[in-house]
Amino acid sequence: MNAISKDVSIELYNIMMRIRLVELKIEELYAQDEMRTPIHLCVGQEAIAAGVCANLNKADYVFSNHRGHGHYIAKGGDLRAMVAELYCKETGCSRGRGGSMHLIDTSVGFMGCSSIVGGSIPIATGAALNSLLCKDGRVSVVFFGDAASEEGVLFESMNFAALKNLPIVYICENNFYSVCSHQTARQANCDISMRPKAFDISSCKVDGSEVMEVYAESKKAIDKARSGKGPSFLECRAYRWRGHVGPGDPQKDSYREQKEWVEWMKKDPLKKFEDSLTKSDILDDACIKNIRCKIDEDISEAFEFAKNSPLPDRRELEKYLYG
Ligand SMILES: Cc1ncc(C[n+]2csc(CCOP(=O)(O)OP(=O)(O)O)c2C)c(N)n1
Ligand SMILES: [Mg+2]
Repeated sequence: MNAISKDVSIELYNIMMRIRLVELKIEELYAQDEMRTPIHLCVGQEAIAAGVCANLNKADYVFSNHRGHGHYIAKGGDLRAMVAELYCKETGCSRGRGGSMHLIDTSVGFMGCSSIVGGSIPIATGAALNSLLCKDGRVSVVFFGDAASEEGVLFESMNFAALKNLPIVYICENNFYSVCSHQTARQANCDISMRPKAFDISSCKVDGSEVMEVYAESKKAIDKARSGKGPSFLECRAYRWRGHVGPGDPQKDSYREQKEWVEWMKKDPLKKFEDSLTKSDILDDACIKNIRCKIDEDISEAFEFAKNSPLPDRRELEKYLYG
């Protein structure tokens, strides 16, 4: 069917399904009001995280933003620690102090998220400079949204990355919205992939609902960075199915046309990939059932762990406060 091996295809499917099912479980249980953190769900954007991270080594770095659950999962972050963080428990990956927008698991190179739009971009660029100077062979990848592409810090970072030939890949997840404001109401020129060219950074537009395309294009960019040929930029277009924050019913969003939403629903990245793998006899119903079953078990276990974990000790309220 294509140049990607059967094993990689199944792994990509597995990761996308894992992200989807985790997000849906968070959404389902959020109403219980035990997760005291805002949540930004990435349902509909799973193929981007899965496709990019499948090309990375464990030691490579990933930096993320406020919509980071999928990136964390795709880089291999510990699921129990992530869910416990949503419940603000001591066993959470930020010891319950950070919540959904402060996921981190440095043991697998997931170096953290930022709730400041564009905030991770210069940090990732600095990490790439460190890799260059230390010759550690790592590649840094930073995920950010279309709104972050409007921040001056992206331009400063890209200039620096190009100047120093840094091993970094900038991944813009263009879901066309910044909260409830459409890209066309904010950007004089909506071709985000054009901007890196001003710094001689190679860039391309990718259909972010097609995991194979994301995988193939990010592979080129990551291989290029690893071989010392400098930074690249991918604009991956996909749709966020849920509201900007919280579980949210997308159909009730007053700022989105029903027609637009319906069109994107037809491009469900997981369903499209599942159909293509079934057609090519890589997956069948039994395999799909097995994959789902295993993920469901992991999710139940993670939520049980989180719910049964202790809250941070009140006496440690001021611990880990800096500044
Ligand atoms: C510097 C800064 N400005 C504004 C905000 C408020 N804010 C939080 S998320 C968000 C929209 C981000 O949109 P985008 O980068 O496209 O990511 P998406 O939410 O679409 O995934 C805004 C404006 C912020 N957190 N930080
Ligand atoms: Mg956006």
